Amino acid sequence: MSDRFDVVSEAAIRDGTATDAYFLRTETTLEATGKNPNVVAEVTADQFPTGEFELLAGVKDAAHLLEGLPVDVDAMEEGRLFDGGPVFTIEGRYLDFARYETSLLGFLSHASGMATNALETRLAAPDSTVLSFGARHVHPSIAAVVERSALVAGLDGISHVAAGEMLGVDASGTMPHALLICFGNGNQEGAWRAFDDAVGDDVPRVALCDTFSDEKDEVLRAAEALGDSLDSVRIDTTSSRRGNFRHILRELRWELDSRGFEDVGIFASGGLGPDELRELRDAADGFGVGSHISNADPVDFALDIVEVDGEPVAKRGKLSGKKQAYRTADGGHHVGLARHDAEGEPLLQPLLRDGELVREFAVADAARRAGDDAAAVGFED
Ligand code: PCP
Repeated sequence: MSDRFDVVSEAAIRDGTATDAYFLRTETTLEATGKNPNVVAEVTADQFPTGEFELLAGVKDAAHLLEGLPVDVDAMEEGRLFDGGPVFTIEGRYLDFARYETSLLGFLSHASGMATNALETRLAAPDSTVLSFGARHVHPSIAAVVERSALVAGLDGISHVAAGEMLGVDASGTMPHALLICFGNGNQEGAWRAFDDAVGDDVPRVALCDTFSDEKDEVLRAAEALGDSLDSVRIDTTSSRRGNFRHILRELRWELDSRGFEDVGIFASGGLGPDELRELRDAADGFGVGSHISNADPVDFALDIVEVDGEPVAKRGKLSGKKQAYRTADGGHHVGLARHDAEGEPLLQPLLRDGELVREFAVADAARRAGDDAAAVGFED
């Protein structure tokens, strides 16, 4: 356990002490009485389909959590949409995995909630560049979870450097308002030019143009100052000054075009979500989206035992028996007992066999699946 920051260590997650105390007391009780049944346990949000699909993420971390335990696990792939029924099934002796429930649900719930909101964001502006800007809203220890969830949903890039190093992605982003303020009001040109002189050629020249004066004024000054070097302008107009943001962006496009700066892109950020992207997508070339993704509600997953020693059993409100979920030919989501045949593509596939990982994880593949599945089920943006 770290004593400088409130971060539960990876070692505690792996050894299962990153858990709720009642699981350890359950272990004590079962061990004292010699009970350790063979169970099937399923991770489920809604028992029955509701018509509301959500995007699964966090499976990589969940797999690594249970890797090495004497259990078999089936799971949907990351980047699949689900609507009721299990997304993750564990079979084994209960004592072999009981203590991991807390971390397992946390991995799946948080990442899937953010990925779902990220997919809504992606689909709201399918032809625009959309970057994840929300790492600043969460504890830094989970920045890579935010960024990976955004990428699973098909966003084009991320802003967080350390997360990017973990994920093998170069972090995007050019300048905060702080850079402009360091150069002072009236010397925005100094900041933009210094940036152009200082940073590597691989960094796009995106000038932030809303710090001290009107957006139109700053955009045209940035275009004059950097000339052909300028790739884009970023407009992050603070909410108290925003008025009609769509009008502002269209006005900027007009003024840039009329002065020969047709190639300068317009990038917008600040408090944007799917509704705003739908409204602005033809008025800007790209967007930075933070809180709508990073502050998403976690999916309300629970882990429930549904079979004990081969017999169906479940607590009140939950459906007993090991299940399978299917993508039907018409894009529907069907949940049935695993031992019964059903039409459609079975979505729960082997993840671990006797603790051994039998699947690879590639974010790009997950993003492709998310796009395909969204089209198949008619996921609403
Ligand atoms: C942008 C904006 C939000 C950041 C992005 C996240 O930052 O002001 O705070 O977007 P969100 O609103 O969708 O969560 P900058 O313009 O770089 O902020 P700063 O004023 O710190 O320079």
